[in-house]
Amino acid sequence: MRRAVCPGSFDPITNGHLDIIARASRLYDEVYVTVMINKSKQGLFTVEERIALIEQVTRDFGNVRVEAFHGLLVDYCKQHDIPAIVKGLRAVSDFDYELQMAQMNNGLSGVETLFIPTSPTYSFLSSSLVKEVVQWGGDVSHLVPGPVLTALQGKVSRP
Ligand code: COD
Repeated sequence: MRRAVCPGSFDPITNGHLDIIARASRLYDEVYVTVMINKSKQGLFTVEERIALIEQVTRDFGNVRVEAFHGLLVDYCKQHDIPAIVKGLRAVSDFDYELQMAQMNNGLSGVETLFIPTSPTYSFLSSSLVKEVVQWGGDVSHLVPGPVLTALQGKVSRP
């Protein structure tokens, strides 16, 4: 069984994340999409809400499991016998930090990191920008899956 993990904050999941997860799900038998819990960062969505949204939008892939984890990603990989981390790369600016994490994770446990180049359509897309645009009433319907759009609209404070 070839397994990989797509880790992230997913606050919330965007079409950019979804594109990488879809492509990973075609390469691996089983893909774990794991919401990494960062207790020092207050998210817009709770971890449970993020998981529910990811489950909803990845259900049709058939080989995606969604979980949350608090701790080192390499420990999560060890617990689930996962040899590969799959990350999307948006731009050169992502690369420096991603390379550091990949090398650290490999040094800690031997786990490999595979990078999938983002689709050019989503190279500018991040959860933070989506939240900012929504906050000011902008249209993000082409950037997030339908259930996420609905959830975002429900979170925005109305005047
Ligand atoms: N197109 C393609 N890929 C994208 C896009 C896009 N538009 N947006 C995001 N991605 C990909 C990136 O690969 C990114 O890494 C991943 O999706 C998740 O993105 P976010 O923004 O949801 O999550 P981040 O960047 O906040 O997540 C960072 C992690 C939680 C993955 C990282 O901090 C981590 O592994 N933490 C665990 C603790 C740990 O082990 N620390 C030691 C690391 S060496």
